[in-house]
Amino acid sequence: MNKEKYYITTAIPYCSAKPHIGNVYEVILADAIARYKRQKGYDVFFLTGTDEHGLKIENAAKEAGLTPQEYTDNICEVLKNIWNMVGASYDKFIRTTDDYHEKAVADIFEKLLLQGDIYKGKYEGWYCIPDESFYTDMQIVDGKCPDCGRPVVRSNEEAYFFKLSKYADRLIRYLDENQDFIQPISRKNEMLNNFIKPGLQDLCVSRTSFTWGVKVPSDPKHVVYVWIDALTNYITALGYNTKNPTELYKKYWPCDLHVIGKDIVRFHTIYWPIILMALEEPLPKTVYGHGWLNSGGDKMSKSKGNVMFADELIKKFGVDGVRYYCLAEMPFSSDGIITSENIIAKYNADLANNLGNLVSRTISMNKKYFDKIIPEAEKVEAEQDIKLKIAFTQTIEIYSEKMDSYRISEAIESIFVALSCANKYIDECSPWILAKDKSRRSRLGTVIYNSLESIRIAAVLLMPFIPESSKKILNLINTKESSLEFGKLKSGELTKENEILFSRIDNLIKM
Ligand code: ME8
Repeated sequence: MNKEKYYITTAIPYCSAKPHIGNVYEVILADAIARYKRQKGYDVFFLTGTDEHGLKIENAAKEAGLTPQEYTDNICEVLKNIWNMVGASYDKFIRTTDDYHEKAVADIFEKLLLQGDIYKGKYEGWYCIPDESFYTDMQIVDGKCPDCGRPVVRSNEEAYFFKLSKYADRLIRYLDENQDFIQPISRKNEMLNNFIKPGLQDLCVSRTSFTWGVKVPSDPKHVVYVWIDALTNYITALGYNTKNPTELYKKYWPCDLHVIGKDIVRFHTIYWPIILMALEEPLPKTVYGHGWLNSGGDKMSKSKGNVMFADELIKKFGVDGVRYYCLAEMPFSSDGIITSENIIAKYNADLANNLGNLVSRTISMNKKYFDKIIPEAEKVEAEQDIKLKIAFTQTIEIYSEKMDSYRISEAIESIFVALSCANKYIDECSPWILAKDKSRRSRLGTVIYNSLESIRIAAVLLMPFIPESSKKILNLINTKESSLEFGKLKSGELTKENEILFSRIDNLIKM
C-alpha cells in the first residue's frame, strides 16, 4: 500500500552563532510532529538545515579570523550536534553553501530574470547595513532603521527587483481560499492587513554590499538577496531545479508544513508563495508561525546575558526533560517562558510525580503481587474500570484532534489528564488492600492489568514528545504493542525490573 506523504520543514537558522534554546525549540516542535505523523503511518520527509550566507556571517567570520566557509563549517557542526542531542529525527540536513543548492538558486534567479519577474533598476533610499534591508524616506525613524534603530546610509545604486505586486491579487485569493494556510489565524490577519492590502512594493533581491553569497550568474557583482537564497532551500533540498526536477521533488512537494517563528511569517507567507507562483510551482499547504520562547519575561539576547542553551539544559534535565518542557509549555499562538525554576516545577509535577510515579508503583506492584507476570483482566468491569477506560478514550480523541491542528501543548495536557485518572484509579482500587484478601485475587489482577495498560497507552501517546522515556516504559512492560485500544497488552508476559525514569529534582540546582 502506498503511504500518504508528509513533508515538514523547520526554518534554517543563521549560521552566525551557536543556536539558543529558542532555535532548538523549533526543531523539537517539528520533530514531535514528524514522529507523530510517522506513527500514524505517513511517509514523512523532515528537512532542516542552516542559512549560511550574508553580511552578518561574513562579518562574524572576519572577527573570528576565519574564512566564511571555515566559520560556517564550525557553527554548522555545533548546530548539528545539538540537533542530534535533542533527538531531531530529520531525513535531510541542507546547508545553503551546498553546491547543488547554490547552483539551483543561481538558476532560479536567472529564470525569473529571463521571464521578466525580476528586473534591473535603481535603488534610491536608505540602507541598513547590519540588517541588509532597504527603507524609503517614509519608513525610517529619525534617520535610523525602523527595525533595529541603528543608523542607515543613503543608497543610490543599481539593483535587481522582484515584481511582487504582479502576484498580490493571486496571493489574496489563495489566502481566502485556503483558510489553513497561515496558522494561527491571527498571524494571517496581520499579514493581510499590515502588508498585503496596503500594497506590496517591489522587493530588492540583490546586494552589492558584500560578496558572501550566490552571485548572479549574468551580473556577478550582484549577490542574490539572502531571503531568496534561504527560502528556496525547501525545494532545492528535494532536488528541484528549473529544468528537470527529481523524483524526490515530485513525490514530496508541495510542503505540508513549514514550522517557523513568528518573526519570519511575512517571508514565508508573502515572498515565498510569490516566488513559487512565479516558478509555476504549487504552494505549501500550511505555514505555522510559532511563538517565541522567552527567558523569564525577556527576549533572549547576548547583551542581556539571558541566553539559554539546549546542551547545558540537557545536562541538568535530560533530553526528555528539555523536550517535555519546551513542548508542554509553549502555547499554540503566543509566546512561552523558560526559566530553570519553571523547568524544575514542571519536571517534578508532571514527569516525576504523575508519570514516573504511576510507572514505578505499577511495575513494583506487579512484581510484588504477581511475580512480574502480567495478570489477566476479568471480563466483568467494575465502575472504576469503566471510568478509567472512558478517560483514555476521551484523551485519545482530544489528543488526535489537537495533534492534527498542531496544538501540541494541549495534546500533551490531555495525556496528563488520563495519567492523573490512572493514579486516582490505583488509589481508589487500593491493590494493597485487595492483596490481603485471597478471594479478591482476580480483582487485584484486573486492577494491575488496567494500570499496566494505562502506562502502555500513555507511552505510545507520549512517544513523539519524550521518545527515550516512552521506549523505556514500553520496555519495562515488555511490549512493542502500539495500538491505542485498551486491552491489547498481552497477559502472561513478564515485566522488567523497576527503573526510576524521572527522579525529583531539588530546587537547589542553579543555572
Ligand atoms: O530567521 N523562540 O534564522 P534565525 C522560538 N535564517 N523561536 C525562535 C526564537 C525564540 N526565542 N528565536 C528565534 C532566520 N527563533 C533565517 C530563517 S528560513 C528560510 C530562514 C526562531 O537563526 C526564528 O523565528 O534568526 C526562526 O524560525 C528560527 O528560530 C531561526 O532563526
